[in-house]
Amino acid sequence: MNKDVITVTSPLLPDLEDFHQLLKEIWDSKWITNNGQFHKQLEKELADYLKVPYLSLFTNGTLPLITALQALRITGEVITTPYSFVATTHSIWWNGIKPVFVDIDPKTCNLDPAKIEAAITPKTTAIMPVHCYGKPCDTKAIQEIADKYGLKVIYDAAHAFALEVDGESILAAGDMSTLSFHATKVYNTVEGGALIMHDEKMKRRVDYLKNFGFKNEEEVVAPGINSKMDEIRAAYGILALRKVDDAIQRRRHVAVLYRQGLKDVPGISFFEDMPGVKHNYSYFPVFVDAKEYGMTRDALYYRLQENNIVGRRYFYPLISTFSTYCGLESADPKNLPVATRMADTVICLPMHHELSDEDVERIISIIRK
Ligand code: T4K
Repeated sequence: MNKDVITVTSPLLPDLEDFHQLLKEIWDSKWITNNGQFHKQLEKELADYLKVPYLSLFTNGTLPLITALQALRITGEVITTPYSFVATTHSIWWNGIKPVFVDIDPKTCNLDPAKIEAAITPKTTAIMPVHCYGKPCDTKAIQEIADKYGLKVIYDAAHAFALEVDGESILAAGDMSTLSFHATKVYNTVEGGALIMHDEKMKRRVDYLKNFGFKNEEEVVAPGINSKMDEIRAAYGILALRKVDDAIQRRRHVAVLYRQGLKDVPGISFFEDMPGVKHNYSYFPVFVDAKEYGMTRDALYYRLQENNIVGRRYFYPLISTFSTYCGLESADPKNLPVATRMADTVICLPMHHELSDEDVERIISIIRK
């Protein structure tokens, strides 16, 4: 990768020497996957760090979504957001369930609770919201609707690592939550993810489901898949966890610099921190009002690239526009005006722990020009 290019993110890497030490232990033990010692250790350390009672590690952040739907035996229709990474809706589709798109709230880019009830049909069995960019959903309002109609709630919390609201982990909300530990996330295990549940029985069921449904050598209790994390990535994850607090602190500093530098730029808007929320600063989206700014979002996106700054237009295009989903009634852009507008105007600026103050100043100065 060209060192002069500033990328949208950069992985939080463990110290190489420490990693080498753990690799040596793995080599010596010859136990390289299937619920080994580092897998067990990382599950425990993550559960403690994230303040959740039960957590199951996965090979990525997509398989826990697919598995959560199976573990809760979800069928029929699931209400979800079109403003996310495509894996959210794919997980529903992979289970033979119909996704139903509902518009988002412009204040957060999350599913708008006020629009959920109108999308519920007799076939609806669950809601799958996303804490987009690490901004918490209105979990109280969503739970009230779920309780009223007897629906399950599975949060795609891929962006919500370490996110807390009023001192409580956001992962406590709903029936289950999923995390992604992809290289591009605040915390990574190269590829990886987790499913968070609230009781031991469900943890056991999920652990079966991610291991072919094996209960023991002779019994297969469910049509499970193979999505176990191996020892090498678990060891990497143990070391990366030690560095994540500092990385989030640095990201916070970058967010402060962006907000200071961009606050008076006409046509550029961004989110502020939310009261009572411990943010993780996983993304820094800005929204471009072409008329006020004097340039379209895409023009700014390419101008940044000409200057070696590679932002990303997460989440453009909307999931509902992709060929698999665009024929669904709920995918009609008229049903999704806010999501369409946000997707057409967003750029996620570079946001990671390695950005220097000078990097951020350079990005700001190009946007201000
Ligand atoms: N739900 C939500 C809401 C999600 O956002 C995601 C994933 C999922 C579910 C599914 O979780 P996983 O199954 O992926 O664990 C990335 C990620 O691949 C994806 O994990 C993520 N969301 C999505 C939002 O973004 P790309 O296509 O943007 O990645 P890429 O390869 O273009 O990388 C972006 C930049 O990151 C590069 O320009 C430089 C930097 N980078 C990337 C990699 C892979 C590095 O510096 N090193 C690296 O190894 O998708």
